[in-house]
Amino acid sequence: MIGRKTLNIGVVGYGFMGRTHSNAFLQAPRFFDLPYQPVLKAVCARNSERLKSFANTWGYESAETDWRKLVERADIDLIDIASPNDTHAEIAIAAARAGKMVMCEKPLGRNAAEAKAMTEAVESANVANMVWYNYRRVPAVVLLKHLIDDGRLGRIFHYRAKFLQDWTISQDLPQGGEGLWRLDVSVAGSGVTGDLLAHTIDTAMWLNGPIAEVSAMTETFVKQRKHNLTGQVEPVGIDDASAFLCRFQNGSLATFEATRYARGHKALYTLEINGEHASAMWDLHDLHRIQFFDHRDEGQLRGWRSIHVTDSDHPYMRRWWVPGLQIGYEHTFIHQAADFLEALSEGKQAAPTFRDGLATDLVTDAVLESAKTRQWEAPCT
Ligand code: SOE
Repeated sequence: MIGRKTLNIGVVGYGFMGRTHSNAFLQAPRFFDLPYQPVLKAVCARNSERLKSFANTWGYESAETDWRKLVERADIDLIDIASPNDTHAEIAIAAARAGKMVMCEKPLGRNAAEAKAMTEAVESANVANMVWYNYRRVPAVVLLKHLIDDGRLGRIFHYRAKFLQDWTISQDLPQGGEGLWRLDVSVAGSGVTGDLLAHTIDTAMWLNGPIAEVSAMTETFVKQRKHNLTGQVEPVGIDDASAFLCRFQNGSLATFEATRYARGHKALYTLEINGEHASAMWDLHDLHRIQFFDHRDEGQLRGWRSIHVTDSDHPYMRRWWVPGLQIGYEHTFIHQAADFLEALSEGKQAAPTFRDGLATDLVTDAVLESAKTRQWEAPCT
């Protein structure tokens, strides 16, 4: 703590993401030399019993059951939104208006209209902002970004990404309520398009630039599910699977696919990029490696290399253990918190900003629109 300015954080939400974010704020200053010491000042959620236990587990100084109170508190510098998607816009806009910095779990809005209002709010209040697209902070993915930016792949021809899960296959699974709000379209905004494809789109645009147009299809395999809040069987409004073809502005062609109906796959996010000189592949289930093929290698020795991204000169890795020892999923959030705080001290904005989150929501909107119209659609600007 000595010599560091404190930054008081108010986190909204105590689910899966409330845990990843809390952990990130706690660990970031322990492993990175940061100018700020994040303080877990308050956590906010509706169920006061569970809230107390969450606050104790993570060492929060206080707890609130109304996010409006949290946003009004003078002792809070930053509001971090880790609650379901339907709460993002209202909280972020109120927080920005109250002059707080805002961090928000992905996707930024349930749709681009919400994301646009949120982006305008943080920009007109001139407050630091960030969206938690954590896979940008996997060391292997950052290494891939460096290789692309250094021109090692040359002109890019193809990009391919998939995010496959299987947890909603049972038709007995209800929709709505805690834990299952991702299946309720009024809360989530969309299904796998906003939840999973959004990750692949964020990484893709970061690595390969803006997307020019998309042609998509979506499917809802289970059309009705019991709703946990009403007890009634109700139509399912989310997309269970979503796939699209696209053209990037740099002329490369791409395919993207996300589903929660790929039996056996729990969180298989894979990406591949093919350039004139080299290709690279990454796989979330083997997240500390990239596979790299360079056609310019000496002919007889040419082949796919499996690079174990754990050396001290690899992105972020000198902050962790010793060369060769791996880190994992939670570290991507720690890196993101550290980058945010470092940029803050330099008066800079760490990416992905809300404007970057809006760019992703514009693409997911175009994907959903194209699936409806059966036409190519360009993300609106
Ligand atoms: C859905 O199951 C989910 O938890 C997403 O909401 C996360 O963003 C993704 O990283 C893992 O899968």
